[in-house]
Amino acid sequence: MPTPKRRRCFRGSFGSRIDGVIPECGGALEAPVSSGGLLVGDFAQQSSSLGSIRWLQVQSAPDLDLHSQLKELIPEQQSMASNVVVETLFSICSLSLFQERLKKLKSDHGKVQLGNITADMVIGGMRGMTGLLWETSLLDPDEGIRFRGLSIPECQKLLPGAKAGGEPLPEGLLWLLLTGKVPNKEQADGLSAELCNRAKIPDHVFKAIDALPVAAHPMTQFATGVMALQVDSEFQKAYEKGMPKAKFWEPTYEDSMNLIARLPTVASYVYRRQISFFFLFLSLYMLTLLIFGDLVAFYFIRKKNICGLPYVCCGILFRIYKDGGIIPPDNSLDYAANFSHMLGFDDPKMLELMRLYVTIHSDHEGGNVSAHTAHLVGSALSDPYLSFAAALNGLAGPLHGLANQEVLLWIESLVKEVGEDITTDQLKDYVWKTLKSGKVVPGYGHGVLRKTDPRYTCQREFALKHLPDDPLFKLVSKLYEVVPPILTELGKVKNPWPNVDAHSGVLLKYFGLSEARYFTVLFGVSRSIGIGSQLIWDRALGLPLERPKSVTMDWLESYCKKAA
Ligand code: NMX
Ligand code: MLT
Repeated sequence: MPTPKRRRCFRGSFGSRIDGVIPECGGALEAPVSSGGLLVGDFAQQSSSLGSIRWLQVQSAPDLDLHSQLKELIPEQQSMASNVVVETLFSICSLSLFQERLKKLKSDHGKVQLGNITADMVIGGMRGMTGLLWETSLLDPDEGIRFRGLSIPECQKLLPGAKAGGEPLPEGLLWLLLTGKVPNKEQADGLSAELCNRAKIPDHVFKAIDALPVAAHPMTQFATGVMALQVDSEFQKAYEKGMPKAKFWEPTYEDSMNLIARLPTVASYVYRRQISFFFLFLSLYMLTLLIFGDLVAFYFIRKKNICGLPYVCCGILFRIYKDGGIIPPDNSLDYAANFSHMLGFDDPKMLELMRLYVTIHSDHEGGNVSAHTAHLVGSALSDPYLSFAAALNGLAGPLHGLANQEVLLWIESLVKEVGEDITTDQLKDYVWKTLKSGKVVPGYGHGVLRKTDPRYTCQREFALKHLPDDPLFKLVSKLYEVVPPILTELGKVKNPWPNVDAHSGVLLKYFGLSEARYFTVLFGVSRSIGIGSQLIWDRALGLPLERPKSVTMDWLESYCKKAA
């Protein structure tokens, strides 16, 4: 049956319609689209430097909320399927087009080789081995991440912002990852409101976190909070009731959306709790000074007749740490802004930074440690809370998400050692000293990327716009000149360029969020958007249990000898 052709178009960030033009793609294209279904959108076909084809659907049913979009999307694809190639097969089958596409891919091309698995790959952390299906994003070694086909600059241009020309709203990205469509501002705002409504945290979650010492690493506290949230899993309840496999995606959707919605409150509780403790500690110290007037400091204070000083100090600290207490959400704000507000930061520039931060850290295809962990654990039909808590534990490793903490601590120790006014030679010495002590240079290198991470570049652009004279930003810029040649000289580093973590810390510190140990929690909140979206699609596609084959060293040696 011939399919109708329609001119494809983009709906821009602020409701504008950009016909026939796709950034970095050039020239108008035409693509076949289905004529049936409520959500039939126009398709945009993009070419990439990889020569792969990406499809981007443009939102064409603006009145539907995200859940309705998804609910419609799956049956719609069924009807699309019945329009094309294997009509009879699909008409007797009740699965979605995506499931059918997958089935067809498997049956038609299941034996196509995607490359050779070498012994190096087995020993070397499966680097370069294509082994996972991940729909929401794709990473190119040279040009970086694309979310459903859109690069970071394209997302900045096309996704709705809080204000015209502002940074993208993470809600818009969530919509894009889930549906493959660019939402308009109204839809992103509707999603903000939905996430606010879902952000109710049972009291036991805070109690579970409170059971940990305040000095416990913030990632440990955060993962504990996520595990405590699991008690409310809709997936687990539905599974216990015997829900059929075709329905798995629906409670997974509920859990993922609830999880994404609730994380900022849990994460800010972890942050404010530490500050509260610090505040409490200082208040007690001041009180001790007052009671035990024989302490030296207090003796001097009394001599000078300024007994009220400790109270003044308390007042100042009270202001600095905004009373050290928990800040309730402001539901008039968008997701990232509300998160920043609950952390205690309301500067409009910081809100913009949080929107950018949460957007760019959300997803990085499927093979990174956190995403892969969630995918693996989820494949056992563990619910999204269990899967995401596992992911967080991977993110907490210094070679992965903890690198953002390591970068700021490393830079701070450099400044402590040499001062802010540092020469290029001193910087080189410091980098070599780090390497010679057997440590890695945090924030540099990558398992897949082979050029500067575009997430680094967009943070650098943010800094150039908002804090060009900040001394630590200048230091980060200087490191960009000094580190890559040294890592190249080392001879073994495959990618000497900076990754996302090389930049985030100095931006956060500039706006007052200076507790480096907390940084990975921010990364974690953001990563829930990519992981949650993919988990929904994992269940919608009915992906199987992940279970690769492992071998022993004996096995590998004897196999390689025979093969030689
Ligand atoms: N500093 C020092 N040595 C490095 C670095 C670096 N930044 N990057 C790679 N190497 C070393 C690496 O340790 C390995 O050494 P050896 O053979 O002695 O074990 C060698 O170079 C080859 O490694 P690669 O193949 O280039 O990198 P790989 O894919 O194994 O690891 C990282 C990727 C990201 C783990 C690695 O580049 C690294 O440790 N970077 C610093 C930590 C970091 O910034 N992590 C954050 C990554 C992004 N994220 O958010 O997750
Ligand atoms: C990530 O964002 O997950 C990191 O860049 C690590 C990776 O992609 O391997």
